[in-house]
Amino acid sequence: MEVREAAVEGRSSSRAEQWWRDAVVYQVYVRSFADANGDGIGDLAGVRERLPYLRDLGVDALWFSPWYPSPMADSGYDISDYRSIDPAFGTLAEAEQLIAEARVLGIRTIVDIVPNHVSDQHPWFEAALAAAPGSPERERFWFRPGSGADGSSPPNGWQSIFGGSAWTRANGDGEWYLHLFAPEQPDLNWTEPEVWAEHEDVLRFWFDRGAAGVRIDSAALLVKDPALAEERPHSGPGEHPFTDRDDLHEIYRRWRAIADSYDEPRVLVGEIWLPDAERFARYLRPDELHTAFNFDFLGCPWEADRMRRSIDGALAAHAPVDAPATWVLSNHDVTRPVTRYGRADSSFAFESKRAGTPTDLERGARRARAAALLAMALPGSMYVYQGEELGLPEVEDIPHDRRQDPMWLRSGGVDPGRDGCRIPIPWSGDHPPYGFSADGARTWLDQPDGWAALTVAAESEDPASMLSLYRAGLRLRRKAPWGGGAFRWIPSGDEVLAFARGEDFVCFVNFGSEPVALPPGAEILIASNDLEGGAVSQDTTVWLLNPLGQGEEGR
Ligand code: TEU
Ligand code: CA
Repeated sequence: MEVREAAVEGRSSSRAEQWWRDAVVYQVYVRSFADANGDGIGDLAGVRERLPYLRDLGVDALWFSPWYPSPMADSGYDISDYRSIDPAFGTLAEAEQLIAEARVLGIRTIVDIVPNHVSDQHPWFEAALAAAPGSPERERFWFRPGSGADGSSPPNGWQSIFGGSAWTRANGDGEWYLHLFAPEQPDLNWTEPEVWAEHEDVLRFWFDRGAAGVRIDSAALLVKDPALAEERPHSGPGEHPFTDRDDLHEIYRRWRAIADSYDEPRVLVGEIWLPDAERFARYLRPDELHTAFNFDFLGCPWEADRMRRSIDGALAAHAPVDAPATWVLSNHDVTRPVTRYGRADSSFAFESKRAGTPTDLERGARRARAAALLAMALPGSMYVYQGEELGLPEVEDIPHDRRQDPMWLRSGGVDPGRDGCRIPIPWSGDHPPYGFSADGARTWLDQPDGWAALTVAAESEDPASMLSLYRAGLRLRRKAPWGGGAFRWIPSGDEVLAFARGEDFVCFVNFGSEPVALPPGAEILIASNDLEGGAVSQDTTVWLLNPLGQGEEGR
């Protein structure tokens, strides 16, 4: 393995250890990636067959959304066994093979760890329900008597992120238990040493099997105020009763020590939704997490000024802790970029997500192409969610009886939920299941008619496709045409973002309706859309080489 790794890397060992600083990480949502046995559900065998596709795409690592045994109340984010694989996906032995095979192709594996909650069918929670109030079994969770004279109201007013009360009354003795997500996802009590020990052991379990890192689900939510104080509208930093509490950092320091104890240090990636950039950066101090998702960028509308501020904010927040920023355009929780950017309000927020919003998909696709090249050119690492590279749109007309997402169910259908970005990938052919499953199989979520032009096979043949753009962009990105050069903005009009990295490389994005001429003598490395008589038209990104060569800077 040692020899292979060196060959794959072609980098010095310390550089190889820091691979995560500029990696392209591809998110695999196994259920919807590729189905090898024809039951309509993606599986590990399907991923193994498609590893060459991922190698050719040019990604450095795969992040697998949870693949563990789960009753699937929240698509696998309700785990009943953290040390195995859901039988619908395959076996632990297959997962180990997959990790090793990917590594031979130069692709590392990141597994998803869900420490905030377990499934209600996890042995710990089953034991807690069977045990009496006050028992050690119940101490692993947040069991509390109800409020009101007969205890028939929840212990406090905390609301579930999926809607409704965050408390459900356990059967029999009347105690309530906390669940920040669905009732099938009881929250763990991180004041219990046993909870710490269990998760540290789970980390080692996957690191020992070759996982290069973990993505930490809901990483800012684990610690709760033991007094269960109500949420206050303007709580100060660290004062929210269940978000971003100061005691979280000690957990991640322990995890970092475990990650660092491996010959090739493992990597910790946090899922941290925090508007406060300074609080966010605390998790990325040198002895805590390596990186965290940049949700500000993901939620940012397609507007020059807002994008500039988002990029500036991210770079400024990361610099003091010497952590690389991450650039994320989509994941399994949010509206597909092609759809989001095709709307009058192109920002993303869970609260404002509504079905039936007018959408111009052509415009959205054009912007998504420009956004992809922008993200690829920024300093740091990048995440690509499966199907983003195909330009798949959000599927919005899923029949109600086929929807799976608790966000839709628990909001009474007000929130359209997240099923629309989780549709199985179209690989080939001109009708469902488009090579995802054996012909004739019905996929777990139906694919739309009309995706024939969006299959991997069709897009591979089309040099103007989103897939061709991602392949070409990622290939160039690997060569780092910017060398080690520093990032700096270049003065440009209000509707243009232009930045240099070093002296030779410039990324140029035109948001405005007026085409913008390029500096003379610049060599175009790649463009997200055709130029118009040498000018960059609206919603287009270009990468330029030597555009500054003419000026006083010389070389
Ligand atoms: O998402 C976490 C999540 O939804 C919250 O962080 C929430 O978005 C935020 O607090 C809103 O303000 C992760 C997974 O990505 C998602 O798929 C799961 O459903 C969820 O955790 C529960 O495990
Ligand atoms: Ca299958």
